[in-house]
Amino acid sequence: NVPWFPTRARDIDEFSAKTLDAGAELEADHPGFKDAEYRERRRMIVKNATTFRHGDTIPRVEYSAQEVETWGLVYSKLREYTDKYAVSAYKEIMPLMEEHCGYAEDNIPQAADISRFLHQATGFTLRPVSGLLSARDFLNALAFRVFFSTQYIRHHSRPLYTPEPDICHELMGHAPMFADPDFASFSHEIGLASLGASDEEIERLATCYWFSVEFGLCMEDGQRKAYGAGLLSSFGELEFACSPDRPAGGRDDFPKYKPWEPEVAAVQEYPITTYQPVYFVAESMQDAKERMRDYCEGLARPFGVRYEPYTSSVSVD
Ligand code: H2B
Ligand code: FE
Repeated sequence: NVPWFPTRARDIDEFSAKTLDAGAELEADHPGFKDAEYRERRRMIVKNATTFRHGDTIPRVEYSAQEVETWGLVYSKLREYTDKYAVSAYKEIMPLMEEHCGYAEDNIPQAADISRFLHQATGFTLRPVSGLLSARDFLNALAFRVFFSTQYIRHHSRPLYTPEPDICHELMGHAPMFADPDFASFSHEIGLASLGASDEEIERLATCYWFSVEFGLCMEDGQRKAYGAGLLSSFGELEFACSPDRPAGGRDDFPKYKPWEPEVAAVQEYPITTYQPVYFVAESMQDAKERMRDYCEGLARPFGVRYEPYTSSVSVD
């Protein structure tokens, strides 16, 4: 009774449209809920995702002046903060994203260009998605070095806030890190471990993902730097997590830092609507990757999976 899982990259086509919510339908508390024009725009953009098949080139979106303006506000703010608080890999990759992928304050980069760039760097590609997927489906895609990425942007009325992934989160937070070989392998490990895993194991792997790919910190020259996309795409939480000058106030305002140990992170509770009270700090990206691999090797699964890079498939034994 092993759950079905993809064994070839094109098997991802089977579940890429299985979104948890109605996809384009927004929750009532979303800043864009009452904006009919915004909702229509979202419906147009997510069409790309529902018709996309593995191997296709991701369709380009022609972003409006208003969308570019929202992006620009977020972009300039984040460039400033990530200069201070991002891991060095991120800071080294960002100029390459500007050179090769069109990252700029006055231009929203296209997923197709980023995907091509990442593929050359680490074999990762992006794939458009119309809404939230289950943790299992989302993690399974990582086993094929495929990262599901939205193409729409947050509502212009709240440029520094989004209740869900949007291009500011995906392209500023996630995409650059996938060009880093250690981070790419780290993500790939989680993906491979998720293939055919039990629901309990998916839950633990998703929690590891949360405390690393989303909110992970890493030591560099004695300071905590961010590599998690939830931090890299939120200047407020980035400063909260990484600032050496703690804010005034009670000690309760301070987050707690724990060493990156996947078996501990896997069962740590976390809030999703506030800054994190606990962060996990790796010694290095390579150390984070090795610990993740050790953890995944220890998971009980009645079969082994091996990734075949020439064919983007996994063999099962
Ligand atoms: N779906 C989409 N579309 N984007 C995500 O970032 C995402 C997801 N994250 N599904 C997943 C769930 C994450 O929260 C995990 C692995 O639980
Ligand atoms: Fe994310």
